[in-house]
Amino acid sequence: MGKPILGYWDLRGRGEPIRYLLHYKGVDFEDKRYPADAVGFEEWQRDKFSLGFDFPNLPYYIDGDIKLTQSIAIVRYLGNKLGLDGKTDEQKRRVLVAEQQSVDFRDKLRSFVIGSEYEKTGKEAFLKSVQPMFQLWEKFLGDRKFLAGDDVTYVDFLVFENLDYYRLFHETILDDYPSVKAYFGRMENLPELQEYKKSPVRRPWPIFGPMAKFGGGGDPPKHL
Ligand SMILES: N[C@@H](CCC(=O)N[C@@H](CS)C(=O)NCC(=O)O)C(=O)O
Repeated sequence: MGKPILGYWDLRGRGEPIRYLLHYKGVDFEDKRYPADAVGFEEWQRDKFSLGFDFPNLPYYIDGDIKLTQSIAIVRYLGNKLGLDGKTDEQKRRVLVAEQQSVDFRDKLRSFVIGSEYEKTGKEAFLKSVQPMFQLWEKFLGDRKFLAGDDVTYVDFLVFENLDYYRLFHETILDDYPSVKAYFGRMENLPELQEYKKSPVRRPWPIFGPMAKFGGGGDPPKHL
């Protein structure tokens, strides 16, 4: 049987936390990247309905007969398979809540940068509106090392990636939240993630698809 394949656009987006998780666990996988242009779109259209998915989409994960789409389903499946879904009942509960909260957290920024609010409301008002979410993450983390407790779980890769998007959007955003900031540093310094970040396959920018008014292309911020 060949290597598992993770298929996604050649950008971070919904695929990157899955890449982090696979690198963290040292899984030998094919990082299949479709260029986010007309050529990549054509290639994806050819694959979309021929690879045997129930709900064809990107990202996808293929491991032999196992064919999955839906980013959260993939990361949850892998978290479970690779033993990164919490060790105790309490950790498992924290993982599930953080998983869904990470979806809302990501959507908040993504819908702002792709929608008309970007011009209408402006950055300052948006930053104010996300403060309650950051305060809740701060409280949720408390003095824990990782979201579920002492051990890394799959939701750490989702939330770490989201925090990095917010940090890219506004460099000092984490400064008001000491637990979140320390947590971010802890995740950033995981040797397996450092290794992946140095590898030639990693593409740190863009973070969203080309339709995004921030993070969809162009020059990256200097604090990338
Ligand atoms: N809920 C899905 C959303 C997937 C999605 O919107 N994928 C986008 C990229 S982030 C895409 O371009 N899909 C390819 C397609 O629609 O053909 C997930 O979390 O995986």
